[in-house]
Amino acid sequence: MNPTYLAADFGGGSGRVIAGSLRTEGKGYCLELKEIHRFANRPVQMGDYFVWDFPSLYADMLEGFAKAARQGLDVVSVGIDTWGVDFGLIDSTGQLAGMPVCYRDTHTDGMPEIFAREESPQAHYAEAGIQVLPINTLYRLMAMKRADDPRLDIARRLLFTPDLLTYFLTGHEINEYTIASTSEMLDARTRSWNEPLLRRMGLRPEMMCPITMPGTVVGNITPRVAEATGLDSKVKVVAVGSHDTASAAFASPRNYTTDRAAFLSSGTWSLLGVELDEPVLTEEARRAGFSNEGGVGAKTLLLQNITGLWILQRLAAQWRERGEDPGWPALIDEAEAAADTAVIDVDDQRFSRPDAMEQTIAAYCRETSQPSPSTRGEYVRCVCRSLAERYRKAVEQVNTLLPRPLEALQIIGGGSNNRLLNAMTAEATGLKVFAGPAEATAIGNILLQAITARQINSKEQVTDIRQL
Ligand code: LFR
Repeated sequence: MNPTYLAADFGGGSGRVIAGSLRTEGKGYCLELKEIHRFANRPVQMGDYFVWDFPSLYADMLEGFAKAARQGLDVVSVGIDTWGVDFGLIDSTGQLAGMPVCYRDTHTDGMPEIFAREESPQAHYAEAGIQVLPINTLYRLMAMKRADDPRLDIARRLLFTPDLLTYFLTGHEINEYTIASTSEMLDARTRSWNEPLLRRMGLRPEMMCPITMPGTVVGNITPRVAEATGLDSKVKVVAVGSHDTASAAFASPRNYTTDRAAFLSSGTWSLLGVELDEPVLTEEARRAGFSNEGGVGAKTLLLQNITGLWILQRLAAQWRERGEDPGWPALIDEAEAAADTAVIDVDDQRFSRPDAMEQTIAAYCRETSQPSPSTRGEYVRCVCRSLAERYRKAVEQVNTLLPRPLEALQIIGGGSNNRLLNAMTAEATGLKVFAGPAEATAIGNILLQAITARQINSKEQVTDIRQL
């Protein structure tokens, strides 16, 4: 039977388990993908804190594995990727100490400003190379420290979301490189923990694990997991590019004949950037708001983190609650037929919260003396136009750091299905825009598992992708 790789891919709004296997086709391979299980990811406001429902996420992943086992697939390994920055703490009995807090929780507000008074932003960027965002792990830990959060005292290990899922599958504790790079606490050059920084923050460096590079076999699933899912106990857990952006960028196709191409990983967030061999830790990169995140193959992803489809997702959720959501295809039709109204700053903090989005946009328009959208189509058009404008700015900023300007943009992830946004992005940036694949993250996850299993030597051997 054909070896099958399972990708457990968790996004801010939903998760899925996707099975992938390779079939020889001509001189190369065709990657066949099949969605096995899809589930909602619903963070919950519990008292003062906005937390992930981690046990449900873990249970849904196991349910996906069980479905794969019931289908009789010959599963050889699984790989996990998730959103960035968030983590759980493991205590001395091996239990999760409290719910992992969601990056949209507000307790990190103001932390970057306090940090900047204690540490030189220039010197810190020259080490970490990460765009300062209040969601970053560094600021969550700072907020916990300042609140005297007792969980920090009992924590034996800090495991990022994919590391945490891996831990409960295998019993092994790791910090995978690409997800660790989103913390703002790594040294971008040495790709290891910045221990002096951790100590200055009053954190114990022993809480962190040595960094594991993507493409490493972590271990077998435990007998308990094998029993619960029906998977064979020889199934391996592979550390993939466990940050979803890293897996997506790894799967970004080379549709262009130029090397002057950027990727735009378009989902709840928009990550726009280029893949490089070394980090860019200059003052220009810091001022322009670039992150040097870890990529698969020890690459650096020089990118800007932009509020993405989240704003559209929240609008749709609001319309759904009122029974007025006609679905994405109809919404895009309405937006294409609508008139332009305002342009909003998508990165304004107020748009990052799960509050009523229509009202938030209308208030922003009033404050900036712009006409507010009034129909669904106008709202969607306004957000697409605003995102395209923000991408234009990001492209201009990437260009200031490159020897020669960009020529092409590959839009990957679910957002690549939004044809209005694709067209507006092409118009705003003046770049040649290519769209797809929508499942880039799962593809990148699976390709690295196939390479780790030595079924293929490089991703270039895969010349075709088919959804079953
Ligand atoms: C995208 C992403 C971004 C990260 C954001 C929050 O899904 O992983 O890269 O900044 O989620 O963690």
